[in-house]
This record gives sequence, C-alpha cells and structure tokens, in this order.
Amino acid sequence: MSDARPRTICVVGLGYIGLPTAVVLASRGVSVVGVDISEDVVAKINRGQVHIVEPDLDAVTARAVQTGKLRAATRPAPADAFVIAVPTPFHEGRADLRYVEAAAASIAPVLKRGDLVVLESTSPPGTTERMAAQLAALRPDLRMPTPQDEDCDVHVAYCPERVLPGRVLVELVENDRVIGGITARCSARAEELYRIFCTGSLLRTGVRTAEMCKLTENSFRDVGIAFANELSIICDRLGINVWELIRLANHHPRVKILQPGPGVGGHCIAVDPWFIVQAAPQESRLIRTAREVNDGKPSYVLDKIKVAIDAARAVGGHPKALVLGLAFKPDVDDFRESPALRIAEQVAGWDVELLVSEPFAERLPGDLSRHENVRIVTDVHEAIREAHIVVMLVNHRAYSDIARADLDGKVVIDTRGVWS
Ligand code: SAJ
Repeated sequence: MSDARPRTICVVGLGYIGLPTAVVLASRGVSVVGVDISEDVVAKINRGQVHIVEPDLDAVTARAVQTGKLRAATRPAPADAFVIAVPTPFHEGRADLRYVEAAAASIAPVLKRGDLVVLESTSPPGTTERMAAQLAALRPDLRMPTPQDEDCDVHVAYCPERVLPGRVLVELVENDRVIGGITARCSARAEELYRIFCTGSLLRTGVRTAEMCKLTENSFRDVGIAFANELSIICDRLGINVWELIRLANHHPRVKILQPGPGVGGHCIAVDPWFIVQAAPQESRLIRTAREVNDGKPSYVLDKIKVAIDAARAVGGHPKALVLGLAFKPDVDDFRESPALRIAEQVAGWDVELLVSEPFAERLPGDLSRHENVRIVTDVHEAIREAHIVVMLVNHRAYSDIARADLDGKVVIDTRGVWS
C-alpha cells in the first residue's frame, strides 16, 4: 500500500452517491466518517440501516457499521481525505452551489496540512477552484492550490461520479473515473484515494475538463434521447412505427439510436445540460434545444391521453384510464423529476377515473393522493380488464407478463414501445 493512500476519510453528504462511496471505502478497511446534515439519516446509518433503495446497499452498510469502519455524524471529523458528494440542484436558470459552499465551510475547521479534498458533486466548470478559494479564505494558515502554483498544504481535485441508479455498487467499483486535480500533484493524490476501491481506469486531467466531462456525458445522452423523442413524434405524423424504424436503423454498424419515451427524468440527465447552457448560453444551441424537446414530450403524451379520454366520453362512457409506472425510469423506486409522475398528476386533474400501477410505491406519490378520482392498484391484470385506456409510461420488469392480447379492445398509448 502506498504511503499517500488515505487511511481515514470523511465523506460529506450521505445520499445516492455519498453513502455507497462511504460503505465501499469502509469495506476496503478505511476508517470512514460519513457526514449528513439530517440527524435522522445519521441515526439510521449508525443503526446499520439505509434511507435509500439500491440493490445490496443495506447489507453492505450494515456490515460496514458492525465492523466499526463506518460511523455517521452531523459534523466532519479530522481525516486524511474529504470527499464532498452533496446535491447541486438547478434553480431559476442557475446551479445552486449552496450545499457545496456549506460542505466546504464545514470541513474548513478540521483541515490540516497534507489533507486531500475531492469534490464529486456535478458542478459547472470553475466550481472546484472557487471551493479552493473559499477554503483559502477560511483557513489563511493553509496554502490551497491554484492552477499556477503547485506548492500547497492541502490538495484539491474534482472527480465526478458516473454510476447508474440501480447498479451503483457495481459501477462505483468497475467504472473508469476521470480525476481532475487543480494541479498535477492534486490529481496524483486523488488517484491514490480512488485506487482503494476502483478497478476501472483512473484517468487524470485538469480540473475544468473533469467538471465539463460529467456534464458532457449526460448532455450527450440527453441529445441522443431528444433525437429519439423527436423521431417518435415525426413517425406518429407520418404513420410509421418508430420502434421498428429504430430497430432497423440500428443494424447500421455506426448507428445507435436511443429509445423514445414519455420524457427524460431523474436528477442528472434532465438537469446537467442546463449547467453547460448556463456556462455558455450563446454557444449551447443544440444542447438547449435537446432539453426543450425532451421537456416537451410529456405534453405530447398528455395530448394523446386527452384525445382518448374525449373519444371515450363522446360515445357515452365514463372513461377509466390506467397508467403503468410512475418512476423516472424502469426498475427504480425514484420518482424525482419523473415525467411519468408529472403526466399522471395532470391526468388526475381531469374528469376521468384514474387507476395507477407502480410496483415501487405502496401508496400514491406526489400530488396524486389529493385526488378522489385516483386509485392505486396492485393487481395490474385486474386493472387492465377494468380500464378503457391503458397508458404504458415505465416499462418495469414487473409488467413483462402483460401480453398484447390482454389489451384487446383497449385504447393503448404505449410510450415505451413495449407492445408496438
Ligand atoms: N431514457 C429514455 N430513452 C433512453 C434512455 C433513457 O427515454 O434510451 C430516459 C429514462 O427513462 C430516464 C432518463 O432518460 O427518464 C434518464 O435515464 P438514464 O438511464 O439515461 O440515466 P440516469 O439519469 O439514471 O443516469 C445517468 C447516467 N449517465 C449516462 O448514461 C451518460 C449515469 O451514468 C450517471 O452517473 C447519472 O446520470 C448521473 O448521476 O449523472
């Protein structure tokens, strides 16, 4: 083991990224203090329990706490290295960096000579250098790095997480990582940290390139999905089956079109491209348009549902619509920024009886519970028999036994191409 490898690490922010990172480090024998501002989260983790759903995370967390390698606290403790993994939400056209600033302020009093600070939160280019400047202002006794000056007492780097929800514990270990130090020595120090648990390649670069890399990856995917979503609308207009079209086009050796859907959700792909638009508004025309195309898709789906409901009512019926899935994507329990949930909430406000199926929810999430015309169903086959209109929003594995024949006589709006 290299001497530079940190033996104690403080992970600030115990959410979808911070907690798995803390437990994986602890499972490799590092003494980890996980920090969160929520006393409930801290108490729960110290009991060996978790507050988020992610395969295997509960068992690995319980073990990390039992072995004494992981403890949670509401304040940072002295450590060899600090990993900051706090949210960076997007509000009113700007990245809200208050949590990063608060995290930096919270570690400043315990920083000492020789420490390493790594920011993992998705951030606009320049954020890590600003964080180093903030630390320098709070601790004038410690020299922080600048790109022009290798000499420093504390090393500072940016290293974005790139794990896919639902596969976090696997991807955290196996994915390649981009590491951008403020100086080359900062990158080398951060590489020692990730070497503890990463089996993927550790790719060193400059700090701004690393920040931009994360935004670029998610924008690339967003632009790809926007292409598929736009294609689906064009194909509707032209009477062409978009799913068959994409399947055929993807036989070309250099074509790989993504899948259309009801819109793009989650807290990453639907958000991160805006950080680029914020940083270079004039130059980000394609990235901005892709965001607008994807954000417009739920309205397009809603228009189709409205037409189906109006048609059912026109023939004298009192329509019942069933929506399948509310999560932001298949097989996760996460409803944040979910286009499916947004669509269901809109339909709930209409004069229709709405049946809602969501294998990952015991009760109606979001605004849905406020509506008397909405009911959550557990037996999806029974609900299909009852409904006039069936809207596939999230192709959870739990729906894989619904056959096309089960839908005979129903109006089907299939946003995921499951039965098309
Ligand atoms: N979606 C489509 N069509 C597709 C693929 C996805 O409509 O062909 C939709 C999904 O239904 C969902 C949204 O896009 O609503 C985003 O889902 P996703 O699976 O593409 O991505 P996330 O948000 O779960 O995770 C992404 C990943 N980034 C990339 O694949 C470039 C992940 O690696 C990142 O770590 C994560 O963002 C993050 O934290 O930034």
